[in-house]
Amino acid sequence: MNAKEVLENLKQRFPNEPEYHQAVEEVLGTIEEEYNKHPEFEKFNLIERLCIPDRIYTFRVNWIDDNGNYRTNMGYRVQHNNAIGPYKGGIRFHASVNLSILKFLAFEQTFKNSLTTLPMGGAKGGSDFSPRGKSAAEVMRFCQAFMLELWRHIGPDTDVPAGDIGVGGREVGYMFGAYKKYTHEFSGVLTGKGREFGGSLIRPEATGYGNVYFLMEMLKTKGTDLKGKTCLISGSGNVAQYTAQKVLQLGGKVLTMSDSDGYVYDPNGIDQEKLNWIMELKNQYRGRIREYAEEFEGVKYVPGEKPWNEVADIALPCATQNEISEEAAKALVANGVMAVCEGANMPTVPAAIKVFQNAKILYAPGKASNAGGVSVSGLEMTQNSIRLSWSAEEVDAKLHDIMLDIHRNCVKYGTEPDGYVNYVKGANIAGFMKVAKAMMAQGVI
Ligand code: NDP
Ligand code: 2IT
Repeated sequence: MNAKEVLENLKQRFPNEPEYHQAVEEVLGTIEEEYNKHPEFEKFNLIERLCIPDRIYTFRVNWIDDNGNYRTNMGYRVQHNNAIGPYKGGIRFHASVNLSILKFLAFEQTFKNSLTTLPMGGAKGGSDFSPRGKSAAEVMRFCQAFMLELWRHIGPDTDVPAGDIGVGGREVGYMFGAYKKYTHEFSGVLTGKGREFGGSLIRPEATGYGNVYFLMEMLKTKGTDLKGKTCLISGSGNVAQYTAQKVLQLGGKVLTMSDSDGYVYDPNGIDQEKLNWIMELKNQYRGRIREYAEEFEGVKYVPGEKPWNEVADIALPCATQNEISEEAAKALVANGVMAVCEGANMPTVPAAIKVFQNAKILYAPGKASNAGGVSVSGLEMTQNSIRLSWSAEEVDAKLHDIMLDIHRNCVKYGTEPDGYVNYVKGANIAGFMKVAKAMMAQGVI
């Protein structure tokens, strides 16, 4: 089957999975030229085999809430591809989680992990459990119940989960504790662990820092940097927080942050002190971004909206998928945005990507620009294997090198005849070729 036939076939076989179709379509739409140079791929039905996950575990999770009610959620792990290393990818806890979303994320993760230069396959898991409004004890009981099923399917050389939306250091710690109890084994089975029990320094910062390192490389191609540039950031979780921190360190100005209820616009800029306040609000008190506007002078809170109608030089979507619509993209371009660099996975809808590319602005897809998180997860796996831990400076330097390498690969495979770098094409071809070659070498299994 050729790429178009594979896509049509997937849509028919898995009809209710729009996010999965969207992610597959984006990749297949950019690799055709390269793929056609390798007739052996078609003979071995490589594209279809690469688009369909190796296996999916689906299970029921039962737990008891603080009022003694017996609650049921769904749990999943999508093991997409392990051609270049053990399955690797985060776990998401959010009410919206379903198989379509996890299949898109596991598919993306496969190419992202390939780009990192580290030996990691692609996976994603999660649950429709929403941590919002739950007590710490409820979250702990849920994590233990989730792991009671998942532990059979993962392991340090099999499948290594980590965090994602709704899963941070606290949840990884609870899941690690449960894994250890059920298996009687202390191993590097999860990444993003606490630093006292094998977690890598810089892992919490890695996705956000990496996102900004990538942005700096893009800006360099235009002979500029972040100094004095205004930035719109969406989200106020892990990726948004450390994206903001690195933007500030490199001289940029952060105008907005958001959560699922709305966004705040601070014309004076969210500086490091105010960002510390947001970190405490979100990470300790699990409050709402609206409270920022109540705390600081001159701040506007816009409920129910995303920040993309505001004027700025740079947009950094760091919340969730499909958060930049075609209209939002048009508004950003009309307001003179020069770069869009994705901290989140697939935050830009396909029509909006076209808007950015037609306007010839710098646009980086998440699988390239947010790969810093999983890269430092890979470095955590290495440190666990050799039973050593590296200094923050050492990990940060390695992260920086990896982001430069990903950028170089995007430029190598994505530069168009007129000199415009199509980062989507570059990332997809570079990510795809490595996995495809490994699969060819390993036979049809
Ligand atoms: P967090 O849970 O720490 O933060 C998520 C943020 O996004 C919160 O501000 C949340 O608001 C907001 N958000 C979540 N869902 C929605 C929604 N449906 N609509 C609007 N806002 C929403 O997650 P992360 O920061 O870890 O993840 C953010 C993005 O980055 C995701 O796309 C994730 O896949 C991606 N990513 C994460 C990596 C990591 O290492 N953590 C690595 C690479 C990518 P609220 O509090 O209201 O829910
Ligand atoms: O989307 C992602 O790359 C992540 N959530 C991080 C995965 C990981 O294994 O660190």
